[in-house]
Amino acid sequence: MADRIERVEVLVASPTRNYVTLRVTTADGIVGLGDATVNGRELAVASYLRDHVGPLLIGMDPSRIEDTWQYLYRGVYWRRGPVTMAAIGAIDMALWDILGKRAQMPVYQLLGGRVRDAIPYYSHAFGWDIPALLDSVREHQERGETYIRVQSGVPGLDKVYGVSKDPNYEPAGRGARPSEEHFDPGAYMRHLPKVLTAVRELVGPDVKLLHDAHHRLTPIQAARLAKSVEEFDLFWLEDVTPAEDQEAFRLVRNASTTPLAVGEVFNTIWDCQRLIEERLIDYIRTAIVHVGGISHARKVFALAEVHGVKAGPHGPSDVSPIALAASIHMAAATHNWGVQEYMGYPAQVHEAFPHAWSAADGMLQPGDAPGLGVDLDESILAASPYVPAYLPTARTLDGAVLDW
Ligand code: CS2
Ligand code: MG
Repeated sequence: MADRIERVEVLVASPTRNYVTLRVTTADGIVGLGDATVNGRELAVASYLRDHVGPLLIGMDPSRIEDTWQYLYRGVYWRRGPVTMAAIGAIDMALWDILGKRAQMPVYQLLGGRVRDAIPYYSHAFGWDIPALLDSVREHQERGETYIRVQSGVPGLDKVYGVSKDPNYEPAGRGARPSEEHFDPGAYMRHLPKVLTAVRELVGPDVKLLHDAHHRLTPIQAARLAKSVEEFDLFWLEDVTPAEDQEAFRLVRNASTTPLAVGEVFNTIWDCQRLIEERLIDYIRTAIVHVGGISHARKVFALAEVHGVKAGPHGPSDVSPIALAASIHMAAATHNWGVQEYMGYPAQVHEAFPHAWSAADGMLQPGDAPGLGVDLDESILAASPYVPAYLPTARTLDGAVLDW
């Protein structure tokens, strides 16, 4: 007889930062885990799962993964959006985890098996000024990393997102309200070529350099930036203008040959359909959790494959080690994978979510544990209750709100 879902639990905890974790237990005693974290909107996803979707799962056959996805997406009037899709994503991940544990196989085997021996990741180097950034780049190189994202401070600004003095920085600040910072696109655009000149001089031609503009520029500014950094041969320029204006990317595309990456804020294939089909980008960054789980991410990456676009999923500290595991398993089994972001986690996060995946010498491995290979240390989670925390809000120098 088919197994059935018996218990659905949502755990919200803050081991250094907030994570929403879904735990699905079957009548046969198999436990599947999913990540449902949406940075700064954690409790909304927790309620969506606890109050609306979790109860529907009770009694369902956990092996009907695709049908469950369709039921929760197509069968519901209100669809899409980060809260809905992260909730569906967590359920989907948990069901793949259960299937793997039942089959005694790691998820990457269920997805068709390995297409590569190891998964390259990129890490974050940052420094307030150029010498500090170069020190940070050297440290990453000493760890054997060859794909490095570089971010620096901007003269005249007192804070810049993605740049911190703490080596294990956390994008969201604890507190009841987001902090605010000012951004000057002109100063940033003038400074970036200087930063990249120094970094390229240090690392030589072989290191893959990446840079994230965090959606701060208008389309024409984005086009100009992409053109002005062409000579530094970036591996990619990320989020160069707000992601929902898909047509804006044509302007950037036509202006330069700098490879473009976007999509960590996308939640469905329809958010990036034009970008992919019209080849306006080179890398699609949808995180497995925020795009409705493995089942839907596979479709995004399959559409991308047909159009010469590669996967380069989001992997900051706010994607938990469970969703990162899902990404690593997919990377092992997906041919058109460019690179996986791996920002790393503070020690407490590794302890709260013991995992079979590993990162060393610039490469990730999924490990051979059945399912996704991630566990929970409930005592750590119980000792770390939810704390409100938000990403900062940015304003231009005249005080108007700037895009995220
Ligand atoms: C960044 C993140 O990792 C990235 O590329 O853009 O810091 C991102 O802003 C946060 O994860 C948002 O939650
Ligand atoms: Mg980013």
